Amino acid sequence: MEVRFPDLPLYTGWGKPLRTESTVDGLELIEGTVPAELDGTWYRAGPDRQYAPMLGDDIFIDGEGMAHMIRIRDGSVSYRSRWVRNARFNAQAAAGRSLFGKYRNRFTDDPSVEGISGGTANTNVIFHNGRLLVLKEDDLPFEVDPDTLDPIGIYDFDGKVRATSLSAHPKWFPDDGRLLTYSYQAKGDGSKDVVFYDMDDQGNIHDEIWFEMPWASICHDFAVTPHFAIFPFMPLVTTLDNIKQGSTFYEWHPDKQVVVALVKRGGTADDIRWFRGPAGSLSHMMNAFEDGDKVHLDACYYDGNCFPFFPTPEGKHVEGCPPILSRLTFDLSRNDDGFDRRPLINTPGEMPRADDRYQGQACGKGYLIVGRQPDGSSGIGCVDLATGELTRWAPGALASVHEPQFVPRYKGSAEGDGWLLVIVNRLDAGHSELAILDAQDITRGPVARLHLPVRVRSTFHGTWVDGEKLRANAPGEMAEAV
Ligand code: V55
Ligand code: FE
Repeated sequence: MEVRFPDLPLYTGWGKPLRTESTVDGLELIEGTVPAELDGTWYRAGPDRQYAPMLGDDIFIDGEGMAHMIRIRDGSVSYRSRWVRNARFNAQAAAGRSLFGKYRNRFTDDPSVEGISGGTANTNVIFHNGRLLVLKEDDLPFEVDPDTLDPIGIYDFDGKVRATSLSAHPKWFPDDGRLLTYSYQAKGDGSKDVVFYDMDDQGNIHDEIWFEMPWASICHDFAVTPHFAIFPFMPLVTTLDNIKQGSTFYEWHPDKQVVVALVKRGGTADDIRWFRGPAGSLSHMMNAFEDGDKVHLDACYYDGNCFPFFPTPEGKHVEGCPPILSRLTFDLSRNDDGFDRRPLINTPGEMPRADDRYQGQACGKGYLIVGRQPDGSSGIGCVDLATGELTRWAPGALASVHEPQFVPRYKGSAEGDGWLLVIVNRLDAGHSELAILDAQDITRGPVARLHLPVRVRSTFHGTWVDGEKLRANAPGEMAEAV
């Protein structure tokens, strides 16, 4: 069967489907020195394209999942990437072509895949209870081998998770084994159900709180603090009747608001505090923290539709708008349902991260991608969250960066004392690099730069897993291992 990708920007240049699995031992050092104390594996997930889209075109976030791992120990670095061989991948591999239609719209799929999940496993990777899980928000996690990335299978937490999918943005705590996660549209496409789970690494569920969002929204990311789980809902709506008619999975409803639920951990649906603001979008969260009666959420806020490729129900495409890292403040002592919002920086930026050990607590610094140019170039920003000062590092002309990953310098190092790992794309040269920056001063440029002999086409999110923890890899034994 002929394989030919469309002559559209999404499938050409840097975006040209790579479709290659790589194994590279001993990445070549371009400059600097790999810090001797770095010991662990950085796992990431991103979209590639197994075959040309069934309907002629598709949206970027619908590419089949490629899992990536960069393992660092004793100054040497290896790279491996593998397709995530889940049900969708295997069905299409057998057919030699794409069988799934529009993003998440199963009514547009080839009849031969009825009942087979269209999950692409392309968004994030976490390590929980000795298992490496690749995530996509419309499906359950897909477990792969942490050393080879070979497929193991769908993981439903031994049947304990009853939701039909789990978010790709759980909060994962490096030191206590706790996993806080959720599902939205948790009883199937177009359902208003949300469930929040708090589980430990022994497989026990501490919280399972079901509630309804105001409509069948997207809820791509959430945030947690010691007492709350914070869920943003927005005017991107799934309407079952419309997707049955072949509509996009979400439609933009500018008449609707941003609605934020503060779910009390250990509480019930009746304890939820609801807050509302004008139509806009919240995508990725940097962090959240409590301060007396106030809960602060630092997140990328869009003054309109964050996904302009999802039109209104009338088919009207609204214009895109820049993501601005903003602080949303929810005052629990106020008796109205409004919230405050102010920009933390004025430069647009996305893919925000912080020191994962400080999730839910006030922290000094955050990191994100900034300065995206029309030619695709971008760099890394470090935000001083107290002053709003933005420091930057960019890899130069015709080079772009993936989401940064903070790694502590050593166990117990102070917040922000560590490294930033960054995959750099050399857009003109057709390959990538790994840059290692000192997180305390990114303006000095990488302490080490290593050559990746392939294009790491795109990755969305990932996780650093400490080497000692990985080597003690046995499900159910994590508590003893750490
Ligand atoms: C997002 C990303 C997705 C997705 C839905 O960034 C929302 C938001 C990577 O895939 O399926
Ligand atoms: Fe995301």
